Amino acid sequence: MLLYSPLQPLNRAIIVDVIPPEVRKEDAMLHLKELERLIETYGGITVLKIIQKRGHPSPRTYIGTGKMAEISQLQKELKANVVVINGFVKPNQFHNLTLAIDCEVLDRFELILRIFEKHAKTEKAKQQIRLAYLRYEFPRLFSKQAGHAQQRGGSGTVTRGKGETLLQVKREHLRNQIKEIEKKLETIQKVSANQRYQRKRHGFATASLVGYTNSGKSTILREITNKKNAYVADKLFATLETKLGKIYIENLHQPVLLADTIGFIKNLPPLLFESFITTLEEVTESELLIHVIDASDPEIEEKIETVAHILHELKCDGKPIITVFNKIDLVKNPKALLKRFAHLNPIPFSAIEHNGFENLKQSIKKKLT
Ligand SMILES: Nc1nc2c(ncn2[C@@H]2O[C@H](COP(=O)(O)OP(=O)(O)OP(=O)(O)O)[C@@H](O)[C@H]2O)c(=O)[nH]1
Ligand SMILES: [Mg+2]
Repeated sequence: MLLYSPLQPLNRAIIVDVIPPEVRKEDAMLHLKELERLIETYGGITVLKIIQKRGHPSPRTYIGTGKMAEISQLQKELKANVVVINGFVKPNQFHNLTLAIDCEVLDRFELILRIFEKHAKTEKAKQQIRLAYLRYEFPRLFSKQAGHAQQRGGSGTVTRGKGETLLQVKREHLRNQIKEIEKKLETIQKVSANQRYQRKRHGFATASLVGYTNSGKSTILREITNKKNAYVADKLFATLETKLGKIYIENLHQPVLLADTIGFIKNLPPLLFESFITTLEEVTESELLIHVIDASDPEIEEKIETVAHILHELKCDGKPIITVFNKIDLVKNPKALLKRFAHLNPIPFSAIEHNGFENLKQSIKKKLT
């Protein structure tokens, strides 16, 4: 079931970022590349990037009012049908923005949520997204509705009263829906926990591929396990559900179950993170982590940090970890890069050119024995 109307594809986007005055515009532009990629993944193009320097976002409208008028004008001129804000917009700010700008306005959360929805294949992933959406919509819907109810009511308290009753009914309905999905997910979680227990009982060692979205995790799983059905794509968040593959390593008495899971991203909305915790359990429960890094990424350092931060939040930073520098085939000076990150002891790797597989297997064996 689609949460959103498919009638309005996000095909011409204006993206907006509010940054602190001390951040350089060129750096901010580089950061916006990721948002551009997210829009592309959703099937749209970016027609304009706007950066506003402010101490902090406006509490009423997120963007300053002058900038908002400028965007409204540009949106018409460029025939843009969506404005995407690279941040988390509060319900009242959303309300004010949508009154001033004559097209759809999304924040980073809603864009990522839509991509997740587009890519979700299993019932579990669909339920997780629905849960994130309902939790997100809960305060938002009421802010919008409350605003409309008051506008309609004007000075007449009768309409406002009716609006409030309707709100209470809706609130109750949403709360029930959230509870229902939480229950369904709990059942799914129990089944997964039992499966993990059975695997351990049958003597499998467990390892998980973790890393930033698009770093090549699914490609590695596909190539190392010959799992031809692993979904690989040059998209962000191509994988939303855990896939497992079995590998046998010479002189290692246990077969290793390797899990491919959802990619990480900077500023992962906490609600999405919470909703996907059952998927991430594969990571938290595994004995070994394989951190897959796109070695050709110009923002490599920041992405490594983001992954480390998320692993810390998942309380996984104490686990043994192997660092894989994937896509080394795209790096001009691999030696210099490996030297720069020598403290991580990375394995130079190319899933596409089949380089580094034996090193990785030996490293897994070492960590598991
Ligand atoms: N040049 C090069 N491209 C690669 C390599 N490994 C993966 N890719 C490409 O990188 C893109 C992303 O690969 P995926 O395996 O889907 O990445 P992922 O980490 O699973 O991504 P998410 O599921 O979105 O988190 C695809 O276009 C792959 O073909 C590599 O070693 N070299
Ligand atoms: Mg993947």
